[in-house]
Amino acid sequence: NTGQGLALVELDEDGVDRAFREQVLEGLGQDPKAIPARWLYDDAGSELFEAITRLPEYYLTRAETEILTDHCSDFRRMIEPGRAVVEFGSGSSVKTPLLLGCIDPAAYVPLDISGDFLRSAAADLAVKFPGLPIHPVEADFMRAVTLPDEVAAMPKLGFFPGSTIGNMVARTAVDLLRSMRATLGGDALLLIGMDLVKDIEVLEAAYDDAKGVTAEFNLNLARRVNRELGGTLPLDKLRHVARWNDTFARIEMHLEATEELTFEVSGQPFRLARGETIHTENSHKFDRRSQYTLLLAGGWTPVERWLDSEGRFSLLLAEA
Ligand code: AVI
Repeated sequence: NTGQGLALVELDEDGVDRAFREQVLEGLGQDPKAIPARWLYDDAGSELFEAITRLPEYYLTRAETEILTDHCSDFRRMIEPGRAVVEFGSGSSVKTPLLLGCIDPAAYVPLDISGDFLRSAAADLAVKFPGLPIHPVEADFMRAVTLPDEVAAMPKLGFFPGSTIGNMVARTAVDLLRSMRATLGGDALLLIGMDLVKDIEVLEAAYDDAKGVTAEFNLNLARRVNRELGGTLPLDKLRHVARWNDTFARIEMHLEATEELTFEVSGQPFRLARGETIHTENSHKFDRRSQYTLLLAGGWTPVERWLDSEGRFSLLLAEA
């Protein structure tokens, strides 16, 4: 099932995203409480994330952009012309043109679950690369996707920047890498961004910035639960927490109750003890070995690895 041609978001009788309601109620019923990170990205959440990428503490976007800029000649040498570039996610106005400008692609295929993001990303790119065929596909890329006929015969380059793979636990990340391999075919290459393990203070600051933008991003999830699911979470009694989990090599975001709380979501009662949290996101950080293990488990053989000048972030090229 590629998800194509089907309604990707299913609404219930109240016009609420059915999966959102189910996953929030299920996650709040668990111990410890957790809500999947995908729900951070409503319109307000997506805008807040864009603001995060410009924060001084959030080095990831700048470091990855630096790698793409500095190693253009490497990409040109290692990625032969004529590949269809398949981008997993809506495409960034900065990173995607940098890559496309380096490698002389035959087509660009942005994949995203949100048609709106897709259309605006595709329109931006069409202006910057007037001769390049662009074939947007509205699909859930966590599963294998059938690509448009126009690019079927072309060898593919998958592009997955941003360290979004780090937001998945290992099992989900491996499933995604395997789906990507199925989508892209046996002669494909994959260019993927992964953030690196580093000083805890640097990591915690990147996820708990001085201006409080990341706190707003996290609290926006509670706001969304209240608005869309008739929730009564008291926002002023929830605190944004970003903490390093050394066992799993990840930054975790939580919403922590500053006092004992009782609240409802969709008519169901819940309780948070003082200091208890709702876990809202994981952001895994890697070293070379954990990257190679993850790629190999997902069916990809590492070919090359680039770091930014301060050694904070990495971009990897792998072959199917
Ligand atoms: C989208 N993703 C790679 C971001 C990250 O760094 O894990 C999401 C984010 N969460 C808080 N700040 C940024």
